[in-house]
Formats: sequence, C-alpha cells, structure tokens
Amino acid sequence: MDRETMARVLEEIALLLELKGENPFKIRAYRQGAEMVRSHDGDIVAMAAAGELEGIKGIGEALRDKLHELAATGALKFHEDLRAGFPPGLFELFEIEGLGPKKVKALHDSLGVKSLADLKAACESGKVAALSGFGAKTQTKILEAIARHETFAGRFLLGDVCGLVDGILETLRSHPAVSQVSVAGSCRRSLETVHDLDFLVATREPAVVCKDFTTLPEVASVIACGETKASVRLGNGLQCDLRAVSNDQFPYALVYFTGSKEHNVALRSLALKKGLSLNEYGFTDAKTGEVPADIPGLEDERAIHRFLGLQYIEPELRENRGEIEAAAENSLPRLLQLSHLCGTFHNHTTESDGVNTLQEMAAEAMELGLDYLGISDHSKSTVIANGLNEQRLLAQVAEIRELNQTFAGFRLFAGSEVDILKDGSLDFADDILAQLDYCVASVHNLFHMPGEEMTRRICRAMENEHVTMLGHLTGRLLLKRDGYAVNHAAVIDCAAETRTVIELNCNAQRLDMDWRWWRRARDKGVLCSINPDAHSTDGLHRLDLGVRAARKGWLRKEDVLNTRSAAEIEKFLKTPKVKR
Ligand code: DGT
Ligand code: CA
Ligand code: CA
Ligand code: ZN
Repeated sequence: MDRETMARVLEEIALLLELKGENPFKIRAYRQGAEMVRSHDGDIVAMAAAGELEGIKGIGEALRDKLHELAATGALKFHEDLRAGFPPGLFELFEIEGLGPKKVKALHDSLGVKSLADLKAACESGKVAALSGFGAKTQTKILEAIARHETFAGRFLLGDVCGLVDGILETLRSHPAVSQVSVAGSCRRSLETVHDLDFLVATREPAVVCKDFTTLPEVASVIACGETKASVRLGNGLQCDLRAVSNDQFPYALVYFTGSKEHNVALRSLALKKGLSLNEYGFTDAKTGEVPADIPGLEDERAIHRFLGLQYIEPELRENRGEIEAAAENSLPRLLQLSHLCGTFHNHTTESDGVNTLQEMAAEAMELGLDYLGISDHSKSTVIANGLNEQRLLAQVAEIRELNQTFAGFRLFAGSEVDILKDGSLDFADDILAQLDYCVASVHNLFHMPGEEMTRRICRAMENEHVTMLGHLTGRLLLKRDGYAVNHAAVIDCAAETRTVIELNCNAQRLDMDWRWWRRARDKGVLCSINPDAHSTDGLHRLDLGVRAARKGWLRKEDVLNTRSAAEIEKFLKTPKVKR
C-alpha cells in the first residue's frame, strides 16, 4: 500500500457514491480525504497501518477507520462492495467530457453500456439519441468527446511527470560512465502535455548506459535497446527514449532533441545561410558534407547559438514563434524565474473545499519563504465546494486581520474566488467586495453558453472595480475538457482597459490562461498573477509549473504581479483600478 493508491481508493469511492446519487457532502469528504492523504507531512501510510490516525485534522471517524483497514489489510470492504455494484469498464466513461454520474447511470441502466467501447457502439447505432434526456445533439457531442479522448490517450500532463523525470535524471547522473545528462523534447520545453520523455546522456560507453537504462526500477517493458539508443515503457504507460552520445556531440544533440521540430527547421535554415548544415552531431559544410577545419569546438548550447549569431534561446521559447528573429536582434526577454516570486494569490482553505486551515496554509507559505499569501475561498454559489456566504466570508476576513497581527515579515491578504454569475454580475454585492483586500473572479458553471455571450459575461465581471484578477480564463481541464468558448483577444483587450490582472493558474490540469496568449497580453500591458489554486499545503509547492508556463509565454519579472513585495502589493491593491 502506498500513498497514491490510498488516495485513489478514496477518489474512487467518491465517484461510486456519486454514481449512486449519495449526498454531496459525504462525497466531498472522500475527495478531501484523498487530497489530505496526498499532502500529509508525515508517513501517513505507516501511521494508518499502525492504526494511529487518531486526531489528525481533516480525517473524521468514518474515514479514519477506513484508512486503518486499507493500510493494514491492503483492501477495504466498503470500497469492494461499492465496486462490485458496477461493471469495471464503467469507470472509463467518466473520462469522457460531459458524462457525469447521472448520465453514466442512465446509459448503464437503459442501454446496458458497460464500457467505452459499448458507448461508442451505442452512439454509432443511434441508440443514445433515442434515449430520453439525451437526443441527437448529445449523441454527437459524446461521439466528438470520445474522438477527443482517443487523441489525448497517450499524452501526459507535464505536472504529473516532473517527479519521474527528476528521479530518472538523478539515476542517470549517478552512472559511473555518464558525464552529462539532460531531459530534452517537449518536457524540457515545458509544454503543458508530453507524449514521451526524451533523455540524453554523454558517455564513452553508450551501449552499457543504454542497457542499464532498460533496467531502471520505473521500467515496465523494453521497447528497444541498441548501441546508442533505447526506448522503454514505464509502469504508467509513459514511453521514455534515451540517446547516448559523446561529450563533443552532446550540445548538438541537446539542441536537436530539445526541438521543437519547427524551431529546428528554422535554426537549420539559418545555418544554411552560412553554408553550414546542422544536425544532431555537429556542423558540416553544406556542399561537401565535410566538417570544416575552421569550426571551433562548441562546448554548450549557448556557444552554438552564439556561433549562429544568436542570443541564447531558453528551451521554453523554442517553438518557432519569433524567438530566432528576436535572438538575432538581441531582443529576447529576460525570463521570469521562480526565485522572483514573493507571494501568491488564489488559495483555498478548509472554509470551502481545501484540506488545510488558514493557519496551516500561512505556515506553509512562510516555510516556502513567501512574504505573503492571498486566501480566496469559493463564494456561496459554488455549493458543491462549500462556498462561503457573506457572513462566513466576513468572519474569515476578521480572522485574517487578527492573524496578521501575530506575523512578523509575513502577511495574509483576504480575498474571495467569487463566482461570475450568468449575466456577468458577481456572487457578492459591491459593499461586501469592498471589505476584501482583493478578489479573483471565476466562471464555475454554464460552460456551454455561446462564445460571444461568455466573453460578454467575463468582460462585464472585469469591469467591476473590485475584481482584481480573472481566475482560470477558459476553465479547461487538460486531456479532459476543452475550455469554454471565449474570445481570448477580446478578454485581453478588456483586461488592459479595465486594468484587471489575468491569472496564470498553476494547477497541472489547468495552466490557464494558456501560454500561447501571454505575449500578447504582456504587450498590451496586462499583468499576470501566478496562482497555484492550492487546495492544500502541497498545492503551494506547484508554483514552479506556473513559472515554466509563464516563461513559455515570454513573461518577464516585471510582467508578473506576485514578483512585487508585500508593501508594493498593498499599495497596488489600494489603488483604484482606473489609476493603476
Ligand atoms: P512530444 O514527445 O510529442 O511531446 O514532443 P517532442 O517535441 O518531445 O517530440 P519527439 O519526442 O518526437 O522528438 C523530440 C525532439 O527531437 C523534437 O522536439 C525535435 C527532434 N526531432 C524528432 N524528430 C525530428 C524530425 O523529424 N525533424 C527534426 N527537425 N527534429 C526532430
Ligand atoms: Ca518527446
Ligand atoms: Ca521521443
Ligand atoms: Zn476556481
């Protein structure tokens, strides 16, 4: 039994209870339990196995007994009984956008759908359209969602593979025959999802290193193993490729395998203008194919870029979106770094759907070296997340003000993640919002309204003087749900006009607003706030993912609100939006 398995069992219980139509509070308790298990500081599995979960915050009696049983015996009867009530293939259906427990239940009960394959067949034969509560439109949507699911299959969230990557890099680095190591490909470029991982090593014994790569503990099966390359599949299905090259070749191989393909093509055509052809091994004369005598030994990527007359191009920028031209003009941005962040906004506590208290979140933020932390629990309309009403919100604000008296060199900012209602008005009246330090406004329902209406809805919210920033602009869940239809360009223009900050949500599934839009926003003077949307102390540790996305969007320190000091933030939040 490990932590992740334990957490997954709790999540599955939540899903099964939902399928049975149980009450949402009970369901949420299991979801929070899962988050709690993941984020607990101690060895929660050992504690559970020893029956010692007594008195741990966030774990009630019922959950405690279940965790004891699960850790001690490796199974949970309650979970198995629940599971036995449904066919195993039914769980895949939840990965299809638009299918919640109610619809899944209807498909199962009326059409005997027991798996994704069943569902596809039922849609193709028109049976789903005929089902009451579904119709032809829904059937088409389901088919589209299945197609999307099929194209997503085989991609992984960047945030889910970072830990694995670090572990593998560490092992490779410690290999006695290896002198240099790097990850390459989409992962090094910090793309939000990756298809496979590409590792690169410099070694004098490539065949040995390739062989050893295939015996890493994470490896489930070996796809190929040769003299200079190997491919394996890990237990979670992720493919990892290894290339082993010489020390001299390493920088060229790193440039090549970092990509992107489009960037490489552009870089090669630049080299060609100098009469050189560039590949993963080095430069050759484009006409003769010989290595020119006057080519200096280039020791790293920086030297290769310099040789081509370019500034060093950070991996995140290598998407052929103008970085080569900018590097030639010496006008690349000086990119944001994690160490620039002084604090962060948009974090939840146990008051809504978080698993850690206000005090615990503050303590963790201090531990992380942050100077301030913004709290923004859900507002009353988001019932499923136990959103705060006016009374609870104001009580929390009072608590924050009191806590702030006890801190030295740290402060909490009192906010709210306030729902943007259907017409763009907000879940709280202005006189309530005026009592907060700041406010994040987000859309949490009615995702399917037409794009124009959604854009108007969001813009109207940003026009409110109390809305400091816009939360997760599109509501997308990567590899699961597309964002709602919304006109990014219009929202960015409106943010610039109303001086509303736009959030870059660092949750691995969101990374919303997408990195492809940030350069435009930056050029219009729109500020970015890098927000973890933390629902636990653990969530506060994911700011790095947001920084990677921001760098990918060409953002500099000065483009990001939470690089400012607490005193500067205080001043910023007190200045009326129109005067910023
Ligand atoms: P992925 O794996 O789909 O998330 O994306 P990448 O970029 O990691 O792609 P991958 O693993 O197929 O290849 C790694 C890098 O190797 C890629 O970014 C550029 C380089 N590369 C691979 N195949 C080609 C190619 O046919 N032409 C060029 N110019 N570069 C290539
Ligand atoms: Ca790759
Ligand atoms: Ca690859
Ligand atoms: Zn939200």
